[in-house]
Amino acid sequence: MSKNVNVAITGATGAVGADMINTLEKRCFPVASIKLLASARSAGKLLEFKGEKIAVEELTEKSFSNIDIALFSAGAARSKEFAKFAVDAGAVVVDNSSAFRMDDDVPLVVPEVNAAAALKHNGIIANPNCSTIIMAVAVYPLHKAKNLKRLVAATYQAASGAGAAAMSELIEQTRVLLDGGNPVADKFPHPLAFNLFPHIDVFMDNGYTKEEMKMLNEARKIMRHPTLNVSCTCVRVPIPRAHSESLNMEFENEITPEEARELISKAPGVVLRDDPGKNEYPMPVDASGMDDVIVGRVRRDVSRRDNRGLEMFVSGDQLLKGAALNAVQIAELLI
Ligand code: NAP
Ligand code: 3JN
Repeated sequence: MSKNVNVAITGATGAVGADMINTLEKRCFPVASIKLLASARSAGKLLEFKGEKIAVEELTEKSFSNIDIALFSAGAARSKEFAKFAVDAGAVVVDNSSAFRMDDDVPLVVPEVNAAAALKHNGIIANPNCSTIIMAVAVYPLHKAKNLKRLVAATYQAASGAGAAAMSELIEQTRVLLDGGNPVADKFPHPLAFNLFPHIDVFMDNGYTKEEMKMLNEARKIMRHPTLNVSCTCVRVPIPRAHSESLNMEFENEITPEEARELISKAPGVVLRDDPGKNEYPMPVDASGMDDVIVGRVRRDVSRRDNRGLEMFVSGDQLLKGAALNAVQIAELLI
């Protein structure tokens, strides 16, 4: 691929799309031209890239002529319908949705874990689910050294994980509650302000949600670990931005908290913040706007008799590392 790249962003007006535009600019991605695509509702809306106002265009089958890299973030239905037109036009698609993640011929990439997989694509590379990415960058350095066998996780997922309108809904519900009114839920199954619920995406026949099953299936594929056991409960919390996760891990080999901290402090994409005596641990307010995932509260699992279990807590910006930044990092691997 040439050095200066014609880029299209599908879903440019969304929460992830906005961060894709910012991330391309911030990382000085070699953009020759940029095309911003969204629904017909947004056609003509002006967005800014490098100080220049660019009009949003309606996504159509013909949107991708002359495009080298198409970043897709307009939901799985749009990816299923339109990615093929981008590929046929000669673009490489980096897709943020679940549409192709588990397809055998589509690499599922977190650059800190499996960058090489990105180069074996057939036109489409998938970006994993945001909770999975945040978990994978934190856990992979430990897995590489000590062989992870089982992971039990609980997530604390921000409102913006469900899109820009969902984040606005949380703010509005909070205002209504503080004014003594009754908040109304639209984007979520229940009001989220001053509340939380263990329900993200749809429920499956086994009682887990689809979001929880993504953590299992995608983690196995990214870490090339088909026997990894993962059980997860995904919870929506009244936080605007940045997902957090409580992770309980069982390893094949013994591991001490000191070894884990050492491995994490040397690993890419993660930063250790683990000084409970000074009230220092991962928090979503700190992770918001950060590229790295924050890891802390690393400790031995006291429920076990051996030294093969660890607990830790992570916070990561799901719109950046969980979506836009990871997608742009994948695009960087292509040029
Ligand atoms: P969002 O804020 O709701 O934005 C959705 C985007 O999709 C908007 O640009 C919207 O355009 C566009 N869109 C919707 N229907 C369309 C259509 N028929 N044709 C063309 N464009 C259409 O959602 P988001 O948070 O950015 O997330 C987008 C996708 O990214 C999700 O569906 C998910 O697959 C993935 N993702 C999200 C996150 C996250 O933390 N939010 C993390 C990982 C992955 P209009 O403004 O014109 O409606
Ligand atoms: O809700 C969250 O915190 C993350 C949401 C991710 C999401 C939302 C709608 C559709 C996804 C995803 O990335 O898995 C999808 C999807 O593509 O299936």
